[in-house]
Amino acid sequence: MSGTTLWWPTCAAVAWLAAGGAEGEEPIYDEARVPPYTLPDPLQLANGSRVRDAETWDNERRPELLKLFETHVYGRSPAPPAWVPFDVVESSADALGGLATRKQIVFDPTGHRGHLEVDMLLYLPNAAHGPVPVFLALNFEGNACICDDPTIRLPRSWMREGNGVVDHRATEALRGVETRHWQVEQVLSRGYGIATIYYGDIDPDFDDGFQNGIHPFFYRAGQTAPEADEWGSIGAWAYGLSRALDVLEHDPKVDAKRVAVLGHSRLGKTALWAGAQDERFALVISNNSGCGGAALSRRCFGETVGRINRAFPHWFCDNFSEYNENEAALPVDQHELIALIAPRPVYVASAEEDKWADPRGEFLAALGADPVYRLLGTDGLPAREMPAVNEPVHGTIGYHIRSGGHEVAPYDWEQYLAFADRHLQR
Ligand code: GTR
Repeated sequence: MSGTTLWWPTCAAVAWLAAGGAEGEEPIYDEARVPPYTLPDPLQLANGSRVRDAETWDNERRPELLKLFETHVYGRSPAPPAWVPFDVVESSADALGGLATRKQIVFDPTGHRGHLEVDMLLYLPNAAHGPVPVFLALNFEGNACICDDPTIRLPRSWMREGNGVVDHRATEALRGVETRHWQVEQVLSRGYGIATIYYGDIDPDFDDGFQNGIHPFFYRAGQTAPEADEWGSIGAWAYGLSRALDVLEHDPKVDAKRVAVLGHSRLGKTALWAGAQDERFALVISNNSGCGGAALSRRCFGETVGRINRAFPHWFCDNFSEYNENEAALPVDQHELIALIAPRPVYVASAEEDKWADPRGEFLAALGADPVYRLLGTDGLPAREMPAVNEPVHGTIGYHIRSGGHEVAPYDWEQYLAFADRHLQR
């Protein structure tokens, strides 16, 4: 998880210039300038009838909403392969001073050995008796960035430098640079495993017309790019998370029915989309995911659909750009993405200074998912008003806005562990 204060202001500025600044439109950072809007009702079917029971939600409304997000926002992903080939290429029962067992696993998310090599790093707590719940998250800078462990393999694929700049070198200097954002020792001490994959192993994060990464392996004969309703990079990263779960299901020390998927920022958008599609994820965490993640698109606060599509044309499916400066026409809004995770626990976290991601819009989306969570028999989000800074609310939907900026802070981890203790620990 990145969002180090070093590159965040730069990338926000780049996104602003590329997306709206050049057109002379200032982003909205003032509640008084938020346009009036009406949210689509998650419990109303396209044919106008109301969802009144869990059965109608499961069999009719949920599939309908999923299809709308596929067609208009993230694009459809390929069906899962019959088998995900994997090899444990390195392991040690004495990692991190004896705290953990480390496994480094290479798998191929396309289902065909030799197409794409994805490295997964897995730590499991040695103190555990029996299979453990695991946090699974993509990382921005290679598996070696999450903690200080010289044995972790460095990425061999595309590496980011800043936002979207292509650079092929992964260096020793990346080791441990994101320790603050991961809190690996604390997670392990609390009885959880932690698994991570470098997102660039699945699809490099720049607009190359989908010539590298996972997409080309799924092109039909003669196809050279995804169709307008087919997956972009967020869809690809989410697909990679599901394939990682396929692999984790084969580890007897992992309780694959208790895997929490989490992500920060663009990878928070990804975690939500992965959790919405793949009901095996037992818990979903969105950290500062913002536009195209937990934030309502119709508020147009901070980053907007138009700005994000112009700055990052590869993240969503091409159809999504039809809603640039046209959010009211969207057949869905992001509260319905959160609702697709129901009744499984979901956590939405904002940061006070992260206005670009629209903290209030993230809260309102969590609240907008609440009727679905309640229909399905949970306590939903136990708040009607946005809570004060650093006053978390934990129901089956969790929410907090913490002080500080765009990052995964130790405070966020404290909340995620407490939330996971409540929902995943026996
Ligand atoms: C920004 C982008 C955001 C967010 C962020 C990140 O440039 O505008 O939507 O995803 O990047 O991923 O850190």
